[in-house]
Amino acid sequence: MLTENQLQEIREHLERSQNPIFFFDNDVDGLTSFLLLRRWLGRGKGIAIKSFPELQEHYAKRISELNGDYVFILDKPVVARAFFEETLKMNVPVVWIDHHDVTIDITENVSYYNNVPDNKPVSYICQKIAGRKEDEWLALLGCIGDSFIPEFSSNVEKQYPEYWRKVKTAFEGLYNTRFGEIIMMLNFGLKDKTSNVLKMIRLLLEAKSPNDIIEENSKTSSLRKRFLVIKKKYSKLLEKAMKNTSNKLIYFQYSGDLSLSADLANELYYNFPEKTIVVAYIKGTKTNLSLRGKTARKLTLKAIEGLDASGGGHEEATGARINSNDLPKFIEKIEGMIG
Ligand SMILES: [Mn+2]
Repeated sequence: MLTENQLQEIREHLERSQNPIFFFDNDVDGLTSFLLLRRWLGRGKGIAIKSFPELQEHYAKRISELNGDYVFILDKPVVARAFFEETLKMNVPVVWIDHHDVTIDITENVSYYNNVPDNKPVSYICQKIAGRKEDEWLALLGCIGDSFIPEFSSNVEKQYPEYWRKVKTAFEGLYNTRFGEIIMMLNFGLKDKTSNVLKMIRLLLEAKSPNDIIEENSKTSSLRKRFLVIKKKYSKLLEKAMKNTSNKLIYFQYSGDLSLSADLANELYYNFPEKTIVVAYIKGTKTNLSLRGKTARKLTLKAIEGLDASGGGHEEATGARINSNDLPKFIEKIEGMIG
């Protein structure tokens, strides 16, 4: 975990900013990390990073467009060197908070904070920075979304027993509680068009409790509609993927307009914790992969060796991006390694 001194340094960065721009990873850990800091500070703008695997240079334009004077990057493992060079030219300080095990290439205006090898989610770190007890439920959403049960989950259980209960694993919380349903709702909401993402962020910035997200009213209706549409697509894909699960490797590929690989891979892994999971989302010449398994990280790094590809992540959960032509070679390598 970051030290109290480091947490205090980050608080001071936040307090010095007049109009901070928060770039956050496009998942529930990234989203809630932003919300926790923004709710504490009371100012700043949030942008979900859609580029994968790295935060790309073109996002630097957003800083001047939005008149930002400080940049915070949350939960994104890789950032293009050119992005930092742009911020250096603009003379804008950058604070980067992450929990992935990666090597970095930064410019002198960047303060980098990483809690590796402890690896607790960035939403956990942000809850420690902001320290608002009334936001623990929000921090819990981010932590469970990133497979971690924080110690304050018992407080949330007392406050919201209809949403959360004691669970043995984070996955159980994700697939068997109402909070799990909200996490999926937010995850799918992030895949919506920008105007709806902004609408969702406004809702979440004001929400005083999970009721404010779940309750059916005019503020929540677009989020709910989106959830129901994607949930249907998702369930169909999952059902297909579950048909072929006899081997040590569960491999599933799909295409279409919506990437749901990480969610599919997680639920497959929850159902088959002893197996290796590979989910491939083929989009034209590029394929995004989500891997799960006890040795996912090792497998991923070995499988992309020698390919024109990028990838990485956590011990048991990784992502990679390869050329679609290389997909058979990639799978063959994985199969070779797990026997
Ligand atoms: Mn994360």
